[in-house]
Amino acid sequence: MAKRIAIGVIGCGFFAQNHLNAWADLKAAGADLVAVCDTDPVRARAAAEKFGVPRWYTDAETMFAKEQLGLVDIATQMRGHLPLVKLALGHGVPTIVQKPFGQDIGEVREMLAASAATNLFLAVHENFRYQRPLLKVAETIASGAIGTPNWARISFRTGYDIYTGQPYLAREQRFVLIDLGVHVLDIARVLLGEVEHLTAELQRRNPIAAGEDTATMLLRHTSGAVSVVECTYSSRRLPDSFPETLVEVEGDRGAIASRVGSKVEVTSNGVLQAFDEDPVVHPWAERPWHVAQDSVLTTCRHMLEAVQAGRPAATSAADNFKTFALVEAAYEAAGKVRPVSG
Ligand code: NAD
Ligand code: 89V
Repeated sequence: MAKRIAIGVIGCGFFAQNHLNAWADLKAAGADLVAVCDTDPVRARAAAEKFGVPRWYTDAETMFAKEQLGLVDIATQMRGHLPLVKLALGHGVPTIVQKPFGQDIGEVREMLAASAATNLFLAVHENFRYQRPLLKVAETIASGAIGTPNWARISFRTGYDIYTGQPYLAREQRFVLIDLGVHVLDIARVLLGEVEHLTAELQRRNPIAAGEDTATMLLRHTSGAVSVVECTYSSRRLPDSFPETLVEVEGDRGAIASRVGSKVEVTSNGVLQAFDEDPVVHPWAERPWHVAQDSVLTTCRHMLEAVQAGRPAATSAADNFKTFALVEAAYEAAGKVRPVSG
């Protein structure tokens, strides 16, 4: 019998619908959605009614005071992450927070310290590493099939209109690196390990964006491997691979690549094999988001199992701190280059 975990969700906006669907799907696995909270009462009530959640709140403090939560899932925008994480940990509640972990490394350090001081579970809902093609890539590398990885390209290039669903992104002064770079840099760590140094070039190619909408980074990993990590919301390429992250990894005995449409091609010792790693299209999914939505359910399942077992999540606060540090390093490195002397 799975250990029951009473779950509260804070933030019932655009992306939280996927968290709410995932927790509802995980009821048999022990997830009990008992409360939702949004400062917008219309959104809070709508979420409670749609997902059959018994109680809804417009104030997180009141929810923590009235509920006996075993886990809280914070799905607000990043400016709410630090105060809500500190509030949750202060109430002794194990906590998940959406990416980006915080607005800057200082906020991330504060949340990491709060988790250490309370010895409570704190994890970041970083779901790109749980997309099925990327799980296959990571598993294949771990099997040794391509030998020791020594080069990679990790690419998220789209022209998909993300501004309709997430209008605030166009207003962020620090935009693509903290919103999307945090995902692809996490993949770089998963596939090639920690990073020794990096450089970055940033571009603002779409005039509607206040911040950079394109980032191209060059990483040297502590293993000696080199990776090109790139992301843009301003691609005009077709087919548009949104929301897939396309990777190519080369090793000393082969290579592996993920292609548009969740295909994975593995070359091992001179033999090429192709795999279809299609995500599950859940009844509540909506193309093309279905790729991300499947990874949300996989992420939530991993978080639930970690809390039930009393162990840290793979994307724990301490782990995601290392990814977030790469985001800050990229902002710091951008433009710090030696001009070509003619
Ligand atoms: P949103 O603005 O649509 O929803 C956030 C909700 O939080 C709003 O309804 C707002 O009223 C509520 N809120 C804000 N502060 C609150 C507080 N103190 N207490 C209670 N409710 C509060 O935002 P969104 O687009 O859903 O993004 C939410 C987070 O999800 C962001 O951090 C974003 O980066 C992340 N996101 C992740 C993915 C992914 O995992 N692949 C995709 C999209 C967005
Ligand atoms: O994942 C995110 O945070 C979204 C994206 C459009 C990349 O899915 O912004």
